Amino acid sequence: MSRLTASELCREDYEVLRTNALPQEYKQLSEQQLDRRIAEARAQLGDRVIILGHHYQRDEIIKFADYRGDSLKLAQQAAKHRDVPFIVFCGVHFMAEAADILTGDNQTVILPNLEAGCSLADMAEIGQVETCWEELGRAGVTEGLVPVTYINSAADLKAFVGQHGGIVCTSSNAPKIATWAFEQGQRLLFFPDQHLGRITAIDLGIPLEEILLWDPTEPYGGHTPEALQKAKVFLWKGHCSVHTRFKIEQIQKARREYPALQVVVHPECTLDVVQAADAYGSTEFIIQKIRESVPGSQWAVGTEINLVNRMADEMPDKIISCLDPIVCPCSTMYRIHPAYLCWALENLAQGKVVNPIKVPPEIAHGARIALERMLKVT
Ligand code: CIZ
Repeated sequence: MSRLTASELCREDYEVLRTNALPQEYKQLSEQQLDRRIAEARAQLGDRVIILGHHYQRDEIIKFADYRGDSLKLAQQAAKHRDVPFIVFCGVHFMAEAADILTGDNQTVILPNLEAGCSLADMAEIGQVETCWEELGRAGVTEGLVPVTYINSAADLKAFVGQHGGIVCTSSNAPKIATWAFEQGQRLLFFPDQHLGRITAIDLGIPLEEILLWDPTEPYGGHTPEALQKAKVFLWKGHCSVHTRFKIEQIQKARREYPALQVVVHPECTLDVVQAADAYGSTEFIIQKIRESVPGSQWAVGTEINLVNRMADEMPDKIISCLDPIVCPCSTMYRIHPAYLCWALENLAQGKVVNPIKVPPEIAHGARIALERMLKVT
């Protein structure tokens, strides 16, 4: 087995495979074969690797994670492990980018399948955000305007906010981050998830009339300069296709059928759903809320199905189900199939780096400012 050290990683001649063309051999392996081979490669790599697993990953992946968590927790773990040359990120692209930005140049972050992206993150592109900023400038509202990007965004958007006095937030820390933003200025531009932005603003006491939805396909986001001047919060027109499937009718039906039921949802759900729930918060919040509830509690949960099913398995003293009877998993998270993890780890054990995520230095610089501001405020 060839061993890669941190200093070897700085050389330009180590072999890199950047492809989604999973070799046929891996596609034919059974679940048991994959399990065994992942465990063997993991053991071979020892302390040269850590595996990070997002809560939305399937169980077959999560069982190999050294750390599991939401994007905030995983970003913190990546930033903490400065002595580990390889970080295998079982999550989606923007999370691996954040890990790369927060780790040293001699560390490599691997995303086993490059197609594991996030459709919400893709709803805001840097050119559109720059146009938005210019148009808001022309409308006279960029003075005191603080840009906040949800962590579900590409690195160049994080760099944009870093360079414009702004910050990154996650669903775990959004209220704290928005409070920080209002200490820096009087207005907030929040992208790309309108729903998290809206409930966060409302919780800070901002009335709905002062919250405007910015449509990037329309000039001036679809508003007159006068309307823009009256607004306090501009929300990007983006959404998560999994969380917006949850509907208020599902809550009403579940409550009719199970009067003792409590409903907890993620803040990427629409405002009516969030306000009709008993509680809302990030995945970490949801897990903690249910864990702390009394035995026998009944919960309907509005978030991704892998996490809901895992909580049901791990907390058998509670009755936990998904709010949406016809749930679909996050299809992009699902792209980290065990075959990809096995492929990435076995290659790494042989000195080949599959699908490293390297954010270009000029983007990483600004994005690091925004991410480190977040870690400091959190
Ligand atoms: O922050 C994250 O990891 C996401 C995308 C959701 C959550 O609440 O954990």
